[in-house]
Formats: sequence, C-alpha cells, structure tokens
Amino acid sequence: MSTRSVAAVDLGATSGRVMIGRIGEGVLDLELVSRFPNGPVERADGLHWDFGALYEHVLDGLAEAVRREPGIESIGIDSWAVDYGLVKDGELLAEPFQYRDERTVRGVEEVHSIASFPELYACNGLQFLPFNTLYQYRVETHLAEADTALLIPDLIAFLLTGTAAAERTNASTTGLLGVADSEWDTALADRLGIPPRILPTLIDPGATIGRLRPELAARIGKDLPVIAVGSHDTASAVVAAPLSTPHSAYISCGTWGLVGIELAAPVLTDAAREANFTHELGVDRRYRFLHNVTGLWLLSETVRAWEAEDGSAIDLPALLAAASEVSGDVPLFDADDPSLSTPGDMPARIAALLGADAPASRPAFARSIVESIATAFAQAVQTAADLSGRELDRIHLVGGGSLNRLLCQATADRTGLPVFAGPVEATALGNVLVQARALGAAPSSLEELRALVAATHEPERFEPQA
Ligand code: LRH
Repeated sequence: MSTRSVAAVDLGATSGRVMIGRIGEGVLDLELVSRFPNGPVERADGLHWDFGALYEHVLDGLAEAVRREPGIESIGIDSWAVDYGLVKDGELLAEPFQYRDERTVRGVEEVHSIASFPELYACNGLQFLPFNTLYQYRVETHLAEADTALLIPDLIAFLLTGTAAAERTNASTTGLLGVADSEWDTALADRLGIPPRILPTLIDPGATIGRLRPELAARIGKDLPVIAVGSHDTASAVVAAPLSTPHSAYISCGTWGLVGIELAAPVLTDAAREANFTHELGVDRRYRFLHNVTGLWLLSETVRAWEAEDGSAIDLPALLAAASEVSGDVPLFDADDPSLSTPGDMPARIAALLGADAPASRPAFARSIVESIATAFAQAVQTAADLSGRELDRIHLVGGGSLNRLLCQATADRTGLPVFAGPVEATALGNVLVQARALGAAPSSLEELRALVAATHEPERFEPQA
C-alpha cells in the first residue's frame, strides 16, 4: 500500500496548526506546516475570537502544505467545541464570540427558566457547561437575521466550499442534538426561541462536505475536497487515543482535560447527571462519556500573568523542572472552581482559593496547580468507573498535557493506575485517520485505527508511585 497524504487543520484555544498527515502500511506520521497563536480578544461587546486572522492562517497553511506535498488528497478541519458564526447570504454576520465571554451567564438563567438542567439532560445528555451553544444562542442578538449557524470547523468548511453542514460530533456540544437519536431536537430549539431553520443538515465524520471554491483552489494551489472529520477536537483526539481495551480511560489534555471512557450506549442516570458527566457524540456514533476538568488553562494563564509582571518570557520546561523538585505536600485547590474560568490575573485567583497556604515561590505554586489538576483527573476517572460500572486499569493521556511529565506522574500517583502518555498530537492524528479512512487509505474500524496509532506512536508509561 503506497503512502497517501492529507492536510489536517487543527485549531485549539491557544494555537492552531496545519499539518500534513501521511498514512500507509505501518505508517502514520505528521509534518507540522504552520503553527499560529490563538486566544480570546477583548472587543467593545465582549470576548471574541479573531476569526479573520485565524481563517487567513488556515488558507496560508493549506497553500504551504500543498506546496510541500503536492500529493495531498483532502482537507479535514477540527477545533474546540461550542462556538459558532452566523451566516446570512453567504456572509459571516459578526465575529464569533469566545465561549468564556460572560454573556452566557444571562443565557443560562434564561434557558433554565424555560427548561431545567435535568430536563435538558434527558434530551441532550450533556454536562452543564455555562457556554454550551444553546445558552449562547439564547442571548445572541443576530439570530433572527441569520440563515444558518455554523460551529467553527463547519464555518471554515463553508467558507472553503460553499456548503453548509453540521458535523455530528461537534453538533452534540450545542445541546440541541438529541442524545437518543443524534438528530436536531427542533422541539427543544423552538421552546428556547432558537429558530430551527438555522440548524444545518447533519453529516457524519467521513462525509465529503464539498470541494474548494475555484478562487480558493487557485490560492491553495490544488482543487481538493474537504472531508468531515470528528470536527470536535476532543472527538478526533479520542479516535487517536490508543485505547486497547474497554478498561482504558482517556484524558485528552490541553486547555481542558477531558476525562472519560468510550461507550456504545448512553448512561442517562440521575447519578451521571449529578456528577455532570456528558455524552458527547464520538466518531462512529460512540459516546464520549466524560467530564470537563480545567486543564492546562490554569498553568498557561498563570504563566501569562507572571510574564506580564516580569516583562519577559518564562521558560516553562525550566519552571516545571523546578516544580518537580519541590519536596513535601503542596496545598490543593478545586481546579474546577468557577472563579478560575475567565481570563485575567490567575495567580491571584488561585491564591485566593488557597488562602494562607498559597505557596510563595513560583515552582511550588506551579506544583500546586499541577497536583490540583491531577487530583481532579483522579476524581473524574473514579467517577467514570463508578457511573459506568467498568473497572478501569489504565489511562491514556493524550494531547499537549502528555508532554508535562510532572502531570503524567501526578496523575498516575493520584489514580493508582499506569498512565500511558501520548500521542501529543492525538487530535491531528484523529483528523488524519478519519480522512484517510474516507479515502479508502486506512482500515475501517476504530480499533484498527487505534492499533495503527499504537504501532507508530509508542506511549511513555508512568507507573504509580506509593
Ligand atoms: C477542548 C474543547 C472541549 C470543550 C471546550 C470548549 O478543546 O473542545 O472538549 O468542552 O473545548
């Protein structure tokens, strides 16, 4: 089997990348083509994404990918969940909001005055997160004008191809997808004052969305199809998490730590709702039964504040090395405390939670953060096991967090389970695998795709220490 290649656009909350993925018999690798910064930008009406800049970076990255690898056969796009752009007559009506914008507080109040969280959970199986798209739609001022609402990867695919569609894994994070049938819950949308006409046709990962519009094919250098992948980044990451048995838990760790297991059927119990466990849709209609734990956001926001204070960059590997040298117990705080969810002086907010115990030195403070995240991971792994009735014997920690050896070790120690760290680029790999499968260039089952990941990206094993 000859090696085939595709382009993966993978957008995270702190950076985006375009990669070339190559896949063949025993081959699965990535070449980074471009990486560009991303993050919330403050505008007069709140927090947004600089979508215009992001889109230009995507186009430039794709052009460079085709220049380097003219054999590229398709493009796949994934990003963080829940955020959207509204489109009218083919044009974006306004710059997309960033999910941490505080307008969602009002959205939550209004939605819950119509449908309580338990009622919503019975419909959509989704954990309560104040930024789930339905809360955002409820307070969106442009909704009435819009022809259609597109989540970020669908929006980029629309701008590239002219075809509006809603890829199901990401659609499941809106709160408007039925957990039982994976179709739009138009009755719920209606009840919440969200016009069902803005919800686009649903498609599954692997479907071809369309081909590049001629002017973009000219700019990128090739007429290519855009193939739907698990366009929710976490769905793509779970595809490439080399789960070897049903007893494997995963943690997809970047800005967030998504902690859970893969299920064939939902667990819509009161206990699952009370534990705030979600049923996001996975590739091949598996359920991602997981809980959002605040992840590296706590560390990156802390470092950002220290850098602003110092007026110079911080060497993160050196900070983490010093943090791992800190001896004795460090104080812990609740990584999921709502006071930590918005941008801004993170060290002060964490110190407020720690009170008099707050460590004075930066390495000890960083250690507190890492240990607090690992503690929350351990609680979520235990809850996943309890709620599903499954014994869990290992954890696959994938994504950027897998490079943080201190976090991997702390997670092993606090769960008492071995942690298999990597691949770091699980999201982009999952994106590549689903495109390749659609092109007939990869095996058909998720298990075979994961076996290819395991064979080509050996994880690092962290054993729990006493
Ligand atoms: C991770 C992620 C997560 C969502 C959040 C908004 O990047 O997609 O799965 O809950 O961003």
